[in-house]
Amino acid sequence: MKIVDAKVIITSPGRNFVTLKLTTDSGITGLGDGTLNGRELAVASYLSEHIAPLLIGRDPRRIEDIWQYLYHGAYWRRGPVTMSAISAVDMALWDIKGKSFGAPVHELLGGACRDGVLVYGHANGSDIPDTIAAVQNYLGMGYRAVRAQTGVPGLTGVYGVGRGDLFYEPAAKGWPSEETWSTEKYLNVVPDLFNQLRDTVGPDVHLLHDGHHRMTPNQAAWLGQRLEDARLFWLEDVTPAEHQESFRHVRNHTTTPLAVGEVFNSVHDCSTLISEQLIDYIRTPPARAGGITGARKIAAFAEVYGVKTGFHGATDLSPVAMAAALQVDLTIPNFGIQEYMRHTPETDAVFPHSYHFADGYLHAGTAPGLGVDIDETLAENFPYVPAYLPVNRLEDGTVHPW
Ligand code: KDG
Ligand code: MG
Repeated sequence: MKIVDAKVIITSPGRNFVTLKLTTDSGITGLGDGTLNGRELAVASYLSEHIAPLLIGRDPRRIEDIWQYLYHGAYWRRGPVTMSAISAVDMALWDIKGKSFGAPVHELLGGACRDGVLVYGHANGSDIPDTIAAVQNYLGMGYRAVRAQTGVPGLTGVYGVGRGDLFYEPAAKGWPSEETWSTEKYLNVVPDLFNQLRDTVGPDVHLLHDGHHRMTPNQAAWLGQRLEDARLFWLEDVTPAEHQESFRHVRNHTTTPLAVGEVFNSVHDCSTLISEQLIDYIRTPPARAGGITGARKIAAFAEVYGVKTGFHGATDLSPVAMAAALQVDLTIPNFGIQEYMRHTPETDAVFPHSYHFADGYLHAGTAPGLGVDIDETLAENFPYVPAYLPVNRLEDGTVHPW
């Protein structure tokens, strides 16, 4: 079998997605997601200018070999643009392999270790009562795990709040907007949110929260302690993710479980975090890690140290990425949870897929390959629209992690 075509499709059914479609001489096609929020065209160009010509004529069945060729062949290692591009290729290759055997990819990865993939949804509200109501809404839909983010008195435009109930999308059209941030004001409200939430929803619901890289290690340790009685499933991205050493301090001061890694793109970004057992969950998904192949390398490393996975699954990862994540989630022993932010109906129409939600779990379905397609005609109706994540400044104007 040989790859005869590699096409990059950019479409924006509500938000921008970069999809790689590989076609083989046998007629089998494969899809991969190369979306990198706010840098979509960089990955698209990396794929079409630097990777597509190298794929033509190659045997798509040699997945590990192609992964190594693209990773080492660039000489320039890692980085979100390179690794998102490699991710797209790797997913498309696994899709082709699955289809060529008439089997869903998880069957080729050793078969399912579980019956369904536990997911968490995103609840948010402008204040604590609104947020509690939003969590209850998710529970009404059957979710067993819910992330809660609340507005902060004195701040407008807080991360995770206020752009829709099911389809929250932080990137906005046009050049990046600026938001004002105060970690002190944020810390005034978050402990109250979770103490009230736990009292309202009872002991059995999994509650999660995302700090989005904004605290110092001391602030994070303080918050982790205040949240211990609310028994969170996890507290995510407490400090800037690239500072692996910060987690030693946080870890030593709180028993609240910690998650990090949505901005990582290789096992080297989290080797200290995992080998020193400084975190409980690693979030780096197939869409960032170099596809199914890369994500499985990280998951296997984490398994050795008792760290579980909790792959990023925000709406800026397309249904192709979600389908790839589910194939991995099903097959690794150290699966923890999967983030599941629902896509808009327009996105679901452009990317018809076999996975579906029931009773708090996602089910991958039995379609061969990844079980997701792209309607290229419909995709053409949604041309690329420049859109960016916001930039944060403290109240005195200093730039701060968003
Ligand atoms: O593009 C950035 C988003 O994916 C990110 O802000 C979402 O932090 C996020 C999460 O946990 O889903
Ligand atoms: Mg996050």
